[in-house]
Amino acid sequence: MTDTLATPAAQASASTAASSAAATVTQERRIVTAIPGPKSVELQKRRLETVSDGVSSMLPVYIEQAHGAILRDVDGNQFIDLGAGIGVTTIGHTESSVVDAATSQVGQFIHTLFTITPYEEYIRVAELLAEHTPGDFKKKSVLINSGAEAVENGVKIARKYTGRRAVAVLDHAYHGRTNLTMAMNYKAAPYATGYGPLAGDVYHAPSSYPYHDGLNGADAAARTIAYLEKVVGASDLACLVVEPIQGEGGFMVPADGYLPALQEWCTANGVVMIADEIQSGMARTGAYYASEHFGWVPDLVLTAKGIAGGLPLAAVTGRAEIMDSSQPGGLGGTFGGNPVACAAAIAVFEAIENNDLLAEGQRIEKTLKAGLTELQNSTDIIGEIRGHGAMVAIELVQPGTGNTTKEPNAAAVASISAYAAQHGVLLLTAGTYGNVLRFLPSLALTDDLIADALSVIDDAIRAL
Ligand code: PLZ
Repeated sequence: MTDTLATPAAQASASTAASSAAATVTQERRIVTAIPGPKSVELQKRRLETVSDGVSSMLPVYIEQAHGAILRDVDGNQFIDLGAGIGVTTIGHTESSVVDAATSQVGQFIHTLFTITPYEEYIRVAELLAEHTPGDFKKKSVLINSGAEAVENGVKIARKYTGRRAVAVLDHAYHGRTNLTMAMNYKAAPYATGYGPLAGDVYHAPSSYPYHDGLNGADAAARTIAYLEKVVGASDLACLVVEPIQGEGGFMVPADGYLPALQEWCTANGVVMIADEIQSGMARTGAYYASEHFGWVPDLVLTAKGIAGGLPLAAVTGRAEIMDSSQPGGLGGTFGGNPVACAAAIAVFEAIENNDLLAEGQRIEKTLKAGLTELQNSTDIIGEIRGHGAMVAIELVQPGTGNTTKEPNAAAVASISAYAAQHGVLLLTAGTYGNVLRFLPSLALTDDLIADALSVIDDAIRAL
């Protein structure tokens, strides 16, 4: 058995390594071995013996340290991280204020369970969420552990408040991997295949996807509403759950006016409208919440991923009268609002303010879109560039079909991301048809690193 971390010396060296990531991980791309390197190959062999085949990894390079926008693997290779753990380390890997806050909280107490004996850090996070989520009304929160758990709780709360059963989502949505959320996803494979029976009373309404449907916001909303009225009936509908910018679906930005029109219909019909801001929230898009770009003020907002700098924490925040409709004891969970995660979250909110990180998101959007537009002009496979802040994607189409049939080009996406990985750029894919490359970096990504990453992607397109 390999148990190297059991010896005190090894433990000491592990903790030195952790504390020195900021010092050792330079903000540059560097490839020094084949990818994956020999130590990663060894770890991959061990992993295949003990980790379920149901858990896959996009790129089997094993990470030893990370700082800012760079991941460093066990073989000493450094990758420009354009994924941030799918939008989690938004303020940067091992950001010093988060490291300090979490470390200091670990030395105070690590767990009590807020529903047994509470603590201030949970309250502070709820105050910060009330302050920074959209809407000027009294808001309350519940803290939980993961995005899917936030979706589950949002639906629970909406059902309790309305006394209604049905849940509606949009085409191309992604909401999680639990039993209820599997039924809320657009794509069955790989998320739900073979895992049924799925939860009932979940309805998939048409969305707004301007590049493909060509509809303005009013017409797209009318189509969504007509579906809800016909297929579900407003009087049975508890909630409509919507990602303001769809994440796994491919960063679809809805047409102007679409989201406020849906909110207006929901309000008029007693339906709770829930923003799934799990991927798009917490300073990801140059605003605290992506809903703000569309003038949408949701009833409930779901936050997860970026809120605690990489520690597991999630929240449902919204109108106090909806949040308070649950009976005492109806909401909770052992680890929900863990004090270490809460301390980290408070540091994240402070870093967003103190380091003007909303402006960093806007900077990244400007630099990325300018570079991607140049790429688009030099090739005929980039159909659309879309997104806000550090949440930008390109949809790849068959050569020359960008203005006509817009046929998906998943093969190009797969080749470009594989080429990029070999050259030290970690690039996530997405899209219902697998034909979207997404840029979801941390806000620590400099303009120089963006230029470097784009030059690799340029080479990758030429190598197709
Ligand atoms: N809602 C909008 O993006 C998580 C999925 C990773 P959890 N997206 C990344 C994977 O393959 O499991 C996500 C999201 C939106 C909900 C979720 C679910 O969040 O924290 O993964 O449960």
